[in-house]
Amino acid sequence: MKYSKNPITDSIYTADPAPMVYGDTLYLYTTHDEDELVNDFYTMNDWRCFSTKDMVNWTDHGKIFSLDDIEWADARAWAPQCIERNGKFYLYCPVHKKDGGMSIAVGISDRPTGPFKDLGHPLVDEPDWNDIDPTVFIDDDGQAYLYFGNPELRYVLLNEDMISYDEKIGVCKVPMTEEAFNKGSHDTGTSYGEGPWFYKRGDLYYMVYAAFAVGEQNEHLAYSTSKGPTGPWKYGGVLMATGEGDIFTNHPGICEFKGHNYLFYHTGELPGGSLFHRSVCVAEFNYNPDGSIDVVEKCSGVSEI
Ligand code: FUB
Repeated sequence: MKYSKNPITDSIYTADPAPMVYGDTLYLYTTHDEDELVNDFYTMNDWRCFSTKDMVNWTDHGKIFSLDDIEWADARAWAPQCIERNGKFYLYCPVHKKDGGMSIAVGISDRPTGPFKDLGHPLVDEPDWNDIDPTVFIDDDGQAYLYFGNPELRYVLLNEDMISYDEKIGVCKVPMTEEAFNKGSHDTGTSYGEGPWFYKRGDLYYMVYAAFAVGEQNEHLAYSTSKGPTGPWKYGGVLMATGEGDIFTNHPGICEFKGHNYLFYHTGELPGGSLFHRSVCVAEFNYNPDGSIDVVEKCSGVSEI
């Protein structure tokens, strides 16, 4: 039995994993932490894609979308997610606008590996800094949801075209309650921090996210569940704990692939690793019969499938 190694690549620093299963292939979209920092802060200019058919052998597709492709953006190529609809691929990406503030861009391509072409304007652009870390899901009835946000979890109902949303309903704010996201130390008083990952398994909707426990500086991963796509959310528990030597952020991406469940996350474990030099890893996990998930341990890799 072959065994993969974590991190998934050691040729560059990668973060913010977003898996997408399409056909017999798992595509993994990531951000890219540049080696050289500007202003001692996240220095991130492009998005990357890797793919595998067996979880051990990965193909590096390189840069598939970048700030150079988005005329109105100038920095912060942050956590993306990709989805397919009607044969087109949509890559939702937070970026910093040239005229200030964060917003969500959309790259469009005929192929999962790009190149992606910018929509030409922000999809979600509110007058605050909450518009980061989009997560997208198309429900069984065809309604697509785009959740996002730090420090608040918000969502829009995407139209069938995937590049606009129901403006009559507008941007909806999820009630940030302790029942939904547990007590924590982020700005809302709950543990919800950022990096939401929205999906459905059976009849249960999951929201997995980076979270701040009371008194903790570094993010752990946690999850909440709901019987409907827009809540109410119920806190489920810690999914991945913080540990010795951890960095400030973590970021979840979950998928089922060929009968196995995977949690992608990031650490600072490559040589030279730091909060601004992260690396994407993967762990396999199982659901309990009631849909709950036990804490997933950071690990050294997964088995070939
Ligand atoms: O990678 C930049 C930002 O850090 C992401 O948008 C957050 O989720 C956190 O990982």
